Amino acid sequence: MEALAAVLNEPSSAFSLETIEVAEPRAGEVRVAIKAVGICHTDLVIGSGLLGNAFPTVLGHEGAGVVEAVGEGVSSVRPGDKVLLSFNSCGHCPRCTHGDPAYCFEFFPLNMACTRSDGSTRLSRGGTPVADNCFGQSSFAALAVANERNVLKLDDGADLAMLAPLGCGVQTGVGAVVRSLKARAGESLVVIGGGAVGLSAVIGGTLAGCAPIVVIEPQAARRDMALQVGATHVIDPAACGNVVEAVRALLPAGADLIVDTSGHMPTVEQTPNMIATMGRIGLIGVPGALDAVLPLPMVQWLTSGGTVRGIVEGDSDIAGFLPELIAHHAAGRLPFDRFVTHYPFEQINQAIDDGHHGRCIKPVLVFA
Ligand code: CXF
Ligand code: ZN
Repeated sequence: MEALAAVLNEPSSAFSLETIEVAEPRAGEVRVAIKAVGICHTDLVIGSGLLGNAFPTVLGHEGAGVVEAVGEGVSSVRPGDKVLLSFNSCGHCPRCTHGDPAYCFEFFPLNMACTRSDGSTRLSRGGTPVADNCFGQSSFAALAVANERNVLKLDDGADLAMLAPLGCGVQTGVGAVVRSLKARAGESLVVIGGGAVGLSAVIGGTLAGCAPIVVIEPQAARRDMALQVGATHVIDPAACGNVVEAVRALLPAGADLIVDTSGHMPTVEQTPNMIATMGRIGLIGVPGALDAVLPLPMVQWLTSGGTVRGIVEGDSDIAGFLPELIAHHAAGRLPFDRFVTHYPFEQINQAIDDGHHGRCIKPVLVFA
């Protein structure tokens, strides 16, 4: 099969709209006609080559579409089903069998290694392999080959263009608060970064009954959005002078929960000074340098009883958590649609540029 794809030929270059070949699904695989795909910051991180991935490549990991064909043994979806795509996992390691697929022992090869385990790719261009397998989907293309484990069957009436970002950004932010940090009603929450993941963490805070909910974000439009989706206070780190003092002015004992979505190390390094005793810090944002270090003041930290947790995909298990989020959205409790902007698929470069310049928060590409 042939499909239009946004190919990234070199690290951090513009995406190039090209026709690629898409292989038939093998055992356990599912070919999906992509109808919408969100752009996540991680696409740009992988697109920079920082993780050592190969080029040319097709990225994209918040796909939503309609099943076209299934490989041998696939039983949970069939052609014609609407599906949401999320991250991949092996299904048989101790983390997967315990219900923690975001910490699958094979997470990196199954989501970022750019080939199948036997070295073959699902995508090619003029017969030459194209690195694929971005989160087990590579959905910046009209056709994607995903896996039964990372597709979720949706109702026939599902709005694919709206639900697409649930597969990574939204589940990551909401899940970080409600699943990873297990927020309790009345706990205070500080969210660093007001992008799609940070705003989703704010919504997670509202679902859990957190109060106050404080967002640290330099862009005014994002601070405004944070207040619209449930933040009680916002801090402009460029204007407040000292972020720790600004947090302590609102929360003299420190925050019960802090979620970092920025990966901005000068701020992340200050989190141990913003936290209350027994506070929990959740780390989501990937720093610009992969060898970045978060120093912990040992005596202060051990006597405070604090926890620092790394978080992948909000501890989602896909089949259990995503339906919960869809139900919250349908009931109006998950208003992430307020920060979604739709673009035609062909405008992928414009959408990324708009994101960089603060003209949109969560771009979602829609196929004609
Ligand atoms: C990623 C960030 C890097 C580690 C795996 C999960 N988040 C998704 O965009
Ligand atoms: Zn993502």
